[in-house]
Amino acid sequence: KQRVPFIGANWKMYLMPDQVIPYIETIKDQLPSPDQAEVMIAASPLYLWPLLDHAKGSNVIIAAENCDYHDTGAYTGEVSPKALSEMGITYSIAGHSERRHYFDEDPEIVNKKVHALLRNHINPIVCCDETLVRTETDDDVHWVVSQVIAAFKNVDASDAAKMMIAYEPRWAIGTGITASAEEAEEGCALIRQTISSIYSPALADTVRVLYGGSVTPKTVKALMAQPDIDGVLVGSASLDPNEFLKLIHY
Ligand code: G2H
Repeated sequence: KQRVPFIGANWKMYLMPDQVIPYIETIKDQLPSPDQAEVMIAASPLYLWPLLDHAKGSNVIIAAENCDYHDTGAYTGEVSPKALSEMGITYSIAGHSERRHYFDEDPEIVNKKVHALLRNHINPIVCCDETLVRTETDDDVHWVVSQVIAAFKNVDASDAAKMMIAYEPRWAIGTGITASAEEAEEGCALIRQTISSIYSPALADTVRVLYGGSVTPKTVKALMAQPDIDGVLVGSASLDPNEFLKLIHY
């Protein structure tokens, strides 16, 4: 694979303030060089400023978990993508399954967030999910593809090249059930084929596709060995810095 491996932590809403600096201090000097693997931590906006400060000079990318689709304005309680960008944030997750499920983010909203991020020079990592019901009925194929198509709506090829897509089957998220490497590969390959048909095989060859859903230090190696899996997005197993280091050095 020509694509640089990507290991992302998604802290969600778990870590408390006293855990954040010790975490970053534990990992920051034990990271691979960016040409070997890119390492990212997506954290709550509460922690981005101190994280950016403590991560200075190290190879960890500090990212947002979500943001609003307006640049700035009267949107009380929302996170401005323009402010994120001006702080130095270069990556953000968009459309995580938990956002779609608990906060009613439909594919149109996710697409608006993609455009807001790109407009503000932040690379979107768009998550596409599926449910157990759909995997049992074959509809999963349609569902995953439709989310990918919606995410790329009106995105030109030069911007599409800056994006990553994460395949996160809903039944595998936070449940301790990792998809098998074959199941994960099937989803990621489907996403790459979809990107190829929207844009071109050459572009699809450069876009990184990630797998997320109960990844652990034990399951990461087999996942990363799959031809269409370029990286992982890790929730629960990323909360302990030593576990995350094991994942990074799989
Ligand atoms: C999926 C994943 C991280 P977990 O949401 O995005 O979380 O590893 O806890 O399943």
